[in-house]
Amino acid sequence: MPELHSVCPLDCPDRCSLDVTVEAERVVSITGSRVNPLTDGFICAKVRDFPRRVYGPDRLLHPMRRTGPKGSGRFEAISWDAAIGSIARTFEAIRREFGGEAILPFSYGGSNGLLTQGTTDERLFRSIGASRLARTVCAAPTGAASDALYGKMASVDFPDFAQARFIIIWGANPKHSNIHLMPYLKAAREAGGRVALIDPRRTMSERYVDMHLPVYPGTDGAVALAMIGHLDRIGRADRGFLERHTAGWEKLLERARAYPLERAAALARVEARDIAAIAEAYAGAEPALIRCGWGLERNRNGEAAVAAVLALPSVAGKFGVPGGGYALSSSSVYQVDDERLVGAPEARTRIINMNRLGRTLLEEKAPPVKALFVYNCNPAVTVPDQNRILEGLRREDLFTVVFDQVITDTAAYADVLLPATTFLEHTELSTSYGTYTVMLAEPVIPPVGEAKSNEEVFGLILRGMGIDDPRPRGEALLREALAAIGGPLAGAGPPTDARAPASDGADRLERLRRDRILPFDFPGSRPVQFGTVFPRTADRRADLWPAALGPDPYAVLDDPGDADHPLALISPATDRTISSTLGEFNHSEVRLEMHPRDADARGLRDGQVVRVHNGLGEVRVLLKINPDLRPGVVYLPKGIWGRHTRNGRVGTALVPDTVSAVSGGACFNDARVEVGPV
Ligand SMILES: Nc1nc2c(c(=O)[nH]1)N[C@H]1C(S)=C(S)[C@@H](COP(=O)(O)OP(=O)(O)OC[C@H]3O[C@@H](n4cnc5c(=O)[nH]c(N)nc54)[C@H](O)[C@@H]3O)O[C@H]1N2
Ligand SMILES: Nc1nc2c(c(=O)[nH]1)N[C@H]1C(S)=C(S)[C@@H](COP(=O)(O)OP(=O)(O)OC[C@H]3O[C@@H](n4cnc5c(=O)[nH]c(N)nc54)[C@H](O)[C@@H]3O)O[C@H]1N2
Ligand code: SF4
Ligand SMILES: [Mo]
Repeated sequence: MPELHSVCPLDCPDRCSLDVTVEAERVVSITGSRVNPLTDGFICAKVRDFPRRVYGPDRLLHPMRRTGPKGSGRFEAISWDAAIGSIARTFEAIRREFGGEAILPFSYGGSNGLLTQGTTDERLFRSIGASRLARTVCAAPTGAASDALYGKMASVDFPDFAQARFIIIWGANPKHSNIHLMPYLKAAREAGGRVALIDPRRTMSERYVDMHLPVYPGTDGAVALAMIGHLDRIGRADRGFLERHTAGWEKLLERARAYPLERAAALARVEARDIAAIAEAYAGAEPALIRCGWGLERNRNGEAAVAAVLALPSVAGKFGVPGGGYALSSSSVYQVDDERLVGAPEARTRIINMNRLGRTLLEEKAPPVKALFVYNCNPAVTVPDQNRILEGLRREDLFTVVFDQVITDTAAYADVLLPATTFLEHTELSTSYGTYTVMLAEPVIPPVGEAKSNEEVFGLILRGMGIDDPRPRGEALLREALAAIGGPLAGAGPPTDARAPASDGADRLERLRRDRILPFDFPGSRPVQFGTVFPRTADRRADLWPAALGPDPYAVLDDPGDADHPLALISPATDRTISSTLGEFNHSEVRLEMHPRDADARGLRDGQVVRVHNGLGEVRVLLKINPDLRPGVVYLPKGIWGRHTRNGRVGTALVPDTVSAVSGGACFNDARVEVGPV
């Protein structure tokens, strides 16, 4: 049986290379390969099970048209011609009556590559003058803060964790969301390194973690400032590094003085001495590294919290050695020249923040949204304020197209459903947001049913609307996408900060088809922060008081809770789904997790059905008592579907559509709730 090469494009930092076994044009098994050395032959259970999505009962096989009320999920199959015709005609009519901005494209994390998103789709929506989407549901605050402080500097790569002697895992859960980091964490500990976890939950046992600071959600900014202030007071601030490589550090130190250990400890509901102990262990170890995750960004304070955490390695002088510095996202290093793929921006239409989808559908008047085109996304369960979104999706005068691989909770509200191919059936050029690889996945099986790729479908709609689009397609688009990568890919000339692709793509494509992976050269295959890579700013300095983050870049905002809703609800990633992807066969019912003390205070028992509620909605679920969660915090998994709870609502029904101060990021962990019996 042939073993074919593929690449996992799911929204995960690991970007695994895969071996796919195919028999009679059917996928039989998927395993990890060694093309990407980080994959090292193993992958998660989710993607090993991916054939259950490809051939499962929820797979969309044909274009369909709604036959029942919105949300009922009743559809009948139609032809591609009929589907494209109805979309083209409806878009045309809406454009004539309300203008192009009445059409809203809605997309996010379905496939992480350069072909399925931001190419032909972008051409279509620009051509018709649609509203533009601020794609802020994830990574907006972390991106804003890291760009502001360190100007798109490359992040520490996973293998260098093995060299660190002290590692802080801050608001990240690699055991579920970044499993290929785990071997390097283990190696660091086996070599005598220590690991601290800063997270409201104890997500890793003593086998992996030496110290745990169970901060209350949204208080990381105060904790990091307190650490900075403490290091300064005990003479562990590296003034040599700060003077040579940073600007604005005096103001930062002054700001940090406003957060003595006791003040931060009271806000974060932890012990002052535990904050001090982590700061001192960090300062005393060499190399020392911070893995900053995405858990701490998901609140109104997001940018300030991430900025304060990322300032720590500058203050403590931890840069300049392999295994020292910080790891966050690697995506800015690819320096993809989008204009090369879609042309220069044309009309500047309005921008809609995706985190306010519900309110936009219900309240926006100038013009109202009359057509919604959802692809690479499942907003009915993944975007804040689920009840407003569902109410908006029920609008009889809204024309909704959902283009997906399976019948998601969002798809149930579609007027027209379009079947999408999976990564096993189409071509994708994958980059990574965790590490440094470019890989190509070409189809290993033909499309299942009548499914089509994003590129094909947006091309069909362009044609259906009579729009002549001269941009490259197919193999030419693939070459163009490769050429658009401006980062330090090996064999593409000397590493350069200029956005000047040193290639027409053909040479890279040839090399990629031969080697299956394009390596980087920083120089060296992995970056050393302030050694081989620097902030991509004119003076190559870090800006520790960046104007881009507003007048007070480290502002600590008050907790959004009140006496009626005293519990913080968090809903981070789990090992069962990637966001909501694969939730269709994760049929097990979910549970709300709660600390025993909070359960006792409410007279609640393990296994009973509870109501989790606030002013936005309620979720009815089974209760699980879990002492690994800190008191005052309850937990529901991210990415669950309506079918996984008792009342068809998920965590996002309790999440406000307020957005973070600087970048408009989602505030999932600002949900404040009360829990009671049903
Ligand atoms: N298996 C799997 N892997 C995934 C995903 C998935 O759904 N499943 N999703 C992918 C995506 S889209 C992303 S963005 C990444 C996210 O990956 P992570 O960076 O791991 O982010 P989260 O899962 O949101 O949360 C991480 C941790 O932050 C904690 N946390 C919550 N609030 C706070 C806070 O205020 N402060 C601190 N210090 N900690 C807090 C949570 O308890 C959680 O353990 O993972 C990717 N990988
Ligand atoms: N409660 C709570 N919710 C959260 C979060 C949280 O912390 N708490 N975090 C959020 C985060 S980090 C993120 S990134 C978002 C992600 O939210 P979404 O972007 O909604 O991600 P998914 O749920 O994975 O949905 C992606 C959809 O794209 C489809 N798809 C995949 N490939 C293709 C393709 O090639 N073509 C087409 N047309 N469709 C495709 C998949 O089948 C899937 O249904 O969710 C957020 N939701
Ligand atoms: S989801 Fe992540 S760990 Fe699983 S196969 Fe894909 S890249 Fe690898
Ligand atoms: Mo995400």
